[in-house]
Amino acid sequence: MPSLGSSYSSIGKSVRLSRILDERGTLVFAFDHWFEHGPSDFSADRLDPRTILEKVVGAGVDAVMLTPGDARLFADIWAGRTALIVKVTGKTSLRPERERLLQSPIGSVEDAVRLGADAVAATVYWGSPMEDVMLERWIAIREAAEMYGLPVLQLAYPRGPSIRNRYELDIVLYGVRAAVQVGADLIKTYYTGSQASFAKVVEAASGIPVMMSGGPKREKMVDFLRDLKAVREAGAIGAVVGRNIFQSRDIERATQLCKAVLTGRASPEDAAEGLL
Ligand code: FBP
Repeated sequence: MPSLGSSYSSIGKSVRLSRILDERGTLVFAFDHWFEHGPSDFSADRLDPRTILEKVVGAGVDAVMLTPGDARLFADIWAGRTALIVKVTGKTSLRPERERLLQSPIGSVEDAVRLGADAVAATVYWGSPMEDVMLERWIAIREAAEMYGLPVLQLAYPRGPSIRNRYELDIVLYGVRAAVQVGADLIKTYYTGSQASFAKVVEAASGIPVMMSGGPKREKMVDFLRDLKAVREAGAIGAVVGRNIFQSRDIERATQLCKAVLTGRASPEDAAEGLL
């Protein structure tokens, strides 16, 4: 029987993924923090998202992950300069604590297509009492994205009343394996604290590219850069970084350092010299 080759959708996904992923080490800038955390993440001298995004894109990232509204507002900054991932779920920190274990729709796959996105992103809190609702939404997002050949990045975050330590290897492994099982094309998850343990996380993803989630700003930049080196050596494709870039004293330099370490062009120690 003659082979019909790959489907239109799988070709579209791999073309779009290749616009995001740099096999030498991928750096994605996450910038949904105004929505997720509000002003607490921003010092008074850097409340303006446009200025921050200008600096990061100018310094060179492989993609930016934005909410739909920001993607529209700041298209003059990212379009034609870097890939776009539109995050279509979110939660504000204004909600009552318990309800922060649910991400709500903040846009659609069609919005992402209209905006010219290369991928969509959605969070699943594995272990949340609202896991069922999040999974229904995830499946709807994944199915719609499949129609357009759009890859879906899952922020696979173990989080819920029965999870004592969300960075524990078995917990992260579980979330990553679950993300693979529900069809994620790209996975962003917590760093488990060592290269050896993160290698197991990458292995659990069975070939689906894994990216480290940046996390809260580290006191010393060199420590964050060491984590980036470790996750690359563990086999991760790269990292999705927010606060460790935009809360740095020198945003452009922090962006360049992250990229240099991820691609092996600089050691964490050399890269961090003179910074922070
Ligand atoms: P950071 O690198 O700043 O951790 O950004 C990654 C990210 O997943 C963002 O996309 C998101 O806004 C935030 O972390 C989620 O933070 P929290 O863990 O507090 O929900």
